[in-house]
Amino acid sequence: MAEFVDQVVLYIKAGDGGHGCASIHREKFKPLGGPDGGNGGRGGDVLLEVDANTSTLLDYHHRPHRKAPNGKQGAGSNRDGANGEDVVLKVPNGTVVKDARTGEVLIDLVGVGTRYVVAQGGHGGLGNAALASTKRKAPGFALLGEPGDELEVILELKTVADVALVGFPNAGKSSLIAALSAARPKIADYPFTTLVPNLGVVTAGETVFTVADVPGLIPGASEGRGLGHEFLRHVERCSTIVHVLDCATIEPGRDPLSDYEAIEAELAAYGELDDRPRLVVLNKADVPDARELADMVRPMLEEKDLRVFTISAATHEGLRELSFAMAEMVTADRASRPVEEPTRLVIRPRQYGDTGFEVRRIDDDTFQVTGEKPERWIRQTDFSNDEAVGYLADRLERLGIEKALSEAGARDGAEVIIGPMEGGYVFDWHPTLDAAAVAQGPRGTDDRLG
Ligand SMILES: Nc1nc2c(ncn2[C@@H]2O[C@H](COP(=O)(O)OP(=O)(O)OP(=O)(O)O)[C@@H](O)[C@H]2O)c(=O)[nH]1
Ligand SMILES: [Mg+2]
Repeated sequence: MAEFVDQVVLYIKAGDGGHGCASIHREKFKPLGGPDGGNGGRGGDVLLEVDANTSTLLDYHHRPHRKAPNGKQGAGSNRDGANGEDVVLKVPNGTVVKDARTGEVLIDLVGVGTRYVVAQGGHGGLGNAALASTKRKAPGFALLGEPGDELEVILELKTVADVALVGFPNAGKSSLIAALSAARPKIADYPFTTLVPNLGVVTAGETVFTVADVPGLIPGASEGRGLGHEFLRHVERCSTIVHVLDCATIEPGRDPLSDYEAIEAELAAYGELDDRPRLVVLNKADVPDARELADMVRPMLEEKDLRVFTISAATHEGLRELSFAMAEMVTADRASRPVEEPTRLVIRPRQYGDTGFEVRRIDDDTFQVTGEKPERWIRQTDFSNDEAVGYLADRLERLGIEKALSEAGARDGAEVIIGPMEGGYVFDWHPTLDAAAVAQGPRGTDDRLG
C-alpha cells in the first residue's frame, strides 16, 4: 500500500477532571478547623490545529489513539489539583473532521493556525472548601471530576489544489505535472499508473499555484469502476479543471471528443464541480497522427466555448502558454473570493451554562429527566456518600425538578431516570414538601434519593 493516507479514523479521549477533595483543616490546638479541601484540576482538551508543515495524515494512521492527560485531584490545605495539559494534534490544511458515528461534518479546517477543540476535558470537581456555605459549614464530601469527551472522528484530507487535471488513464496527466513542476510522479505506458493524486507546484510569471491529478477516472467511476470517485474529493476546492485528452490513443471507440464527454459525465455524476471553469489540453502532439487528430477536433471543442491548448508533455511544446492560461484562471478565481483570513478561533463543540431541563413521562410510574445541568450533577456525585447525595437532591430541587416531576404526574415511589434511557442514572423518587429542612438537618441518610 502506498504511503499516502487521506482518511483516518482517530480515537480521541480528553482528560477527565480531577476529583475535589474533602478535608478539614487541622492545627495543634484547633482540632476542628474549617473545610480546606481543594478543587480538582480540569482535564486536558484535545485540539486539532492546521499546520503548514504537515502534509499528510500518516501519523494518525500509525497512532490512531490520542489522549489528553487528566486533571489532578484536589488536596487538603486548599491545594487545587493541576489541570491536565491540552494536546494539540497538527493536521494538514484542508482537513475535514467528521463524527465517525453519524458521518456529520464537525468542521472543515482551512487556513494555517486554525484550531478546533475536538474533545473537551472534563471539569474538575469542587472541593469541600468551595462547597461550604452558611447552611453547610463543613461539608463532608466533595464533587467528582467529570469525564472528558471521548469520541471517534474521521479525518479526511482534501488537497487544496488550484488546478485539477482530469482525463482517462494514460492521457499524460502525470507527465504534464512532471513537465510543469518539480514533482516527479511515476509515469508509465499502462493505465492506472497513478493510484493516489500527485501534487505539483507551478510558477508562471508572478503566479505560483498547485496542480493535482485525479487518477483512475473512467466511465462508470460513479459506480465504483476504475478508482471510483474517491479522488474527486481532492479537487472540490480547485479553481480550474483541466481536461487532458489523449490524441494518440489507439483504443477502439475512443477519441478526444468522446473522452471529453465521458469525463464530463463523470464530473456531473459526482456533482458540485459544475461551476468550475474548464481548460482543454490536447496532449501528445509530438506524435504525427496525434497532431493531425488534435487539429481536427480543436474547432469542435472551441465551438463549446472552451479554450484549447495543443501540447506535448514529452517535448514541452505549448507548455508555456498553457501554464500562463492556468495562472490567469487561478488569479481570477483568487480575486473573486473574499480574502480567506485564517480562522484562528477556537470553536468549542458544546458550551456549559445551559440552564434548561426537560421532564418526560415514559409511563405512569416512569419519568425521564434530561438536561445539561442535572446530567452533569449526577456525574459529579459520589453516591457512596450520603451527604453528597443530599447535596445533589438539593440542587435538583432548586432547579425545579421536583416541582416539574409533580406537575408531570409523578407520584411517590416513581422511577426517575436522569440522562439517557440507556445508561442514565435511575432512582426511586420520594418528594419532600420542604427540601430546605432536610438540607439543614444532620449529615446522614437522605431519603429522597434511594
Ligand atoms: N509521445 C508522448 N507520450 C506521452 C506524452 N505524455 C505522456 N506520454 C506517455 O503516455 C503514457 C502515460 O503517461 P502518464 O503521464 O503516466 O499518464 P497518466 O494520465 O498519468 O496515466 P495514469 O496515471 O495511468 O492515469 C506514458 O508512457 C507517457 O510516457 C506526450 O506528450 N507524448
Ligand atoms: Mg498518472
